[in-house]
Amino acid sequence: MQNNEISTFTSVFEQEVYEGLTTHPKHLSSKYFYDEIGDKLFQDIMAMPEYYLTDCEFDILEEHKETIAKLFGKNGEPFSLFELGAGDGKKTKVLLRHFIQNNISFDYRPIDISQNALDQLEDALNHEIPELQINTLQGTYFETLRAIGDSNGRRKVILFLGSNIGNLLHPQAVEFLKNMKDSINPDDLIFMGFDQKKNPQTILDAYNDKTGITEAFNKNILARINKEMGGNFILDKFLHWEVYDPETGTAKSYLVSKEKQTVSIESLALKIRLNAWETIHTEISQKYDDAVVQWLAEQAGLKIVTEFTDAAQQYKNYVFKK
Ligand code: AVI
Repeated sequence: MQNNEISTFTSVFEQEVYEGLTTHPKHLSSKYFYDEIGDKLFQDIMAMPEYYLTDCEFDILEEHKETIAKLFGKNGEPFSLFELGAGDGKKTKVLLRHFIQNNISFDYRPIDISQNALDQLEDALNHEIPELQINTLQGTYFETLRAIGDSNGRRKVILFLGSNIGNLLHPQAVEFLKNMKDSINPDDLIFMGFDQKKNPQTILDAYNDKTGITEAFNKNILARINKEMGGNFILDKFLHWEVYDPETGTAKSYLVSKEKQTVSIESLALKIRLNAWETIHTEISQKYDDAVVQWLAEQAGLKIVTEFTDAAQQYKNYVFKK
């Protein structure tokens, strides 16, 4: 499609699907895994025993909640706790409950792209922790980081849990951290989860469970193209394939075409030809060590204040300031 035809795309999703499937090697962005079905599959992934990340971070928050409370509520000053990509808030509730029980003065501002997810979270929290002051913010990370920057008054603490940063390539991660830095003042803090390099088999198992939940999650991007753009992908004609490079710490997810096939996408007026064993790259899940996190922080102009880890050092939460 020529530049003058780009206006025929009705969404960025359509445009990115077009671009990703007409270049070589083919790729699609993992941000499009998430619709109502994808959200539910990700909840199921977080509950799988193989997906150690959730339990590790939960344990870190549980184990260190007192120290974290002192850090966030410095000198008893009130603060606003922002959370990017709040989801169902399962891990955050550990902190929220502790802060409320200890009369720490704060309000909670969960941010998510999905208003539906925010409404559910707000209802659950109103029920479970009625004393909590909660103000939801709907929008993309970029829009809401700007809103965070504008909100004057209280000190800010920004949570970004789940090693969500790992879905970004390093240059994008630096850009994202720079945006975060620009949205905070010198007294504010950023608290972020970074999954650590570990036994490669543990990582492969976490991203390739035998029950096939991760496979369904990966293939949901094709299911969405079928539903939303009139595609005719046959999901069984693709393998979910995971690789992990222990040198770079990068886990990559692919969809691999099991046979030579042609797929059409009606609303893009597009026919895609795939050779047998041709790949569509869909996700990266970066694993880190201290040196890489230090490097990312330096590139973005942030300083590491402290870090917390679980007993087996599988996962870390770092605290940054500018
Ligand atoms: C959301 N994100 C941090 C998850 C991850 O670990 O990369 C998404 C995921 N992909 C497969 N399993 C979980």
